[in-house]
Amino acid sequence: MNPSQTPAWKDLSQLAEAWKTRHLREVFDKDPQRAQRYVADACGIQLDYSKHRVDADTLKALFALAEQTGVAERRAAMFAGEKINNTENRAVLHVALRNRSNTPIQVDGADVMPEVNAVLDRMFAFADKLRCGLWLGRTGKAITDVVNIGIGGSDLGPLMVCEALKPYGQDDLRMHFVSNVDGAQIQQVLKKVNPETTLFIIASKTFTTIETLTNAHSARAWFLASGAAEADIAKHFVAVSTNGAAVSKFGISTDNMFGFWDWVGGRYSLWSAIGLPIILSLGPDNFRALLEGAHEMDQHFLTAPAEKNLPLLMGLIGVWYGNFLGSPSTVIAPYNQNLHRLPAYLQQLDMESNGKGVRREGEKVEYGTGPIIWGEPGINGQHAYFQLLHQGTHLIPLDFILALDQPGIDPKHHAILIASCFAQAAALMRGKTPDEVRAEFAKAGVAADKAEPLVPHKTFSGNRPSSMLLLDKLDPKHVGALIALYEHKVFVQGAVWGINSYDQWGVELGKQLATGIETALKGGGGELNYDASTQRLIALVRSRQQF
Ligand code: G6Q
Repeated sequence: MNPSQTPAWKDLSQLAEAWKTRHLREVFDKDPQRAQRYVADACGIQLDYSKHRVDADTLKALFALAEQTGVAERRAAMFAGEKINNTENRAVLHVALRNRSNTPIQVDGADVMPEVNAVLDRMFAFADKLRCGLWLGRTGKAITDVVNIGIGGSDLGPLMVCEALKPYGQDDLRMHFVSNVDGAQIQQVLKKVNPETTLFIIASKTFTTIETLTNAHSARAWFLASGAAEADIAKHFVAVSTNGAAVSKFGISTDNMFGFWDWVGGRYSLWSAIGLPIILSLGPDNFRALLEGAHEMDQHFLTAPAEKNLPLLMGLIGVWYGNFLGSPSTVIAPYNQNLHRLPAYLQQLDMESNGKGVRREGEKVEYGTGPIIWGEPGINGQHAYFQLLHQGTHLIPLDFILALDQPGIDPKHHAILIASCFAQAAALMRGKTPDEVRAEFAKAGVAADKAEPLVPHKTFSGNRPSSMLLLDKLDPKHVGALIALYEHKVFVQGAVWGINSYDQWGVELGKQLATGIETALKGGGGELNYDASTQRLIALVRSRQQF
């Protein structure tokens, strides 16, 4: 299905013309009910989308686009375990990992829920033992530090959630994450921890990823150099993987392995055994709450009517900007500091899923697909990149994300945080007219001849859209729901564009390329296989360094 051939696409192209001359400020002035109308709530999250360039006609056409591109059918196929990842012939079932109602979900005729529950139970038992000091290291001491070694989907999710929910963590169990193969990151962590009280989690779906295996081997060598024997590895190393053979080859017994399945995509895997660091840090009950929040969002996505369906609304509004209003980028601006890794996490989720240029059947797309996702905590962004959002030449919608409650909240700080967030969204939407700037100068007693040259510089065009996502609380349940919300937003967009959101051939390419160049750097030949620029770079490094 080519979405650009649908009647709704044509309608939206026409509607976009009208929005070229409309300003959100006037749209609000003309419609006193707008602020109440364009709000939807689910799972303790409120989406206020009133500051977007949409109205009843736009939404109607966007819902028609979802219908005409078969979003609901694809959604049903995903939840039913159909192999919607067609290029890898895999089901896409992160929803099964948090299926707290435990209804059967079949893949190849077998219910996956018993296996999902069995791995969860093993992880919970392991976590209970470790968290209460009964899992002992080789010298009989309890574990004080957990080091997760993984990259991409085997790192970003657990790291982001552990940070987001830090106040729920156990104080005497410190979490560390190592992903970069530069050697510095692992060394810095190893300097801080004691081999007698450290547990390493080697997290890799394939267990072939060079960065992860290199860091894992360094950790293993460091551990053995502390006087430990091979037999002690079982007390200090566990693996999370789908590849039992490679785990055994590395030297970790599969008794110490927590498995998952090919129907769990890396960037959708924090709900699986890849979430082990989260379970160790926050405990089984909090992990269950995280799963419950996500499951509630899954049910909401499946059952809520279009005009109240958060993932559908967010997905379609994104399509509207990307394909009709000329805006290929979205900023993620969380205001609570503990959500500081959310932009990086969502960058992977969205850009790896929908950064595709062909439809599921292989035809080239002739319309834009996945947005460019970027961001940083909004309050810091205000002192940095927000300048471009206010006065730059690009139209870039934002997702403001703010939790209205968080553990240990200090009302004095929190009021400033909330005020800043709301003020930015308002200023972006309203802007400031030249006359308002002049009035400000006049009020401050600045003479007109001094003021006038500055007027264009202090004018803000406004009409810059944003979503406001308010979480009732920054707790496991709401964070689970928030992540699932974005997963499904990405799903909706991929379904509209007719692409496969669940493969990642670009990531696979990077994995292949590095291996060949590494051989060339070590003098193993093959440098002539590369372009002239890369050959020069290889020669430069070889002239300076022996590997
Ligand atoms: C995720 C990606 C990618 C992957 C990493 C790590 O969807 O495919 O980020 O998670 O490349 O892969 P392994 O878990 O196999 O080491």
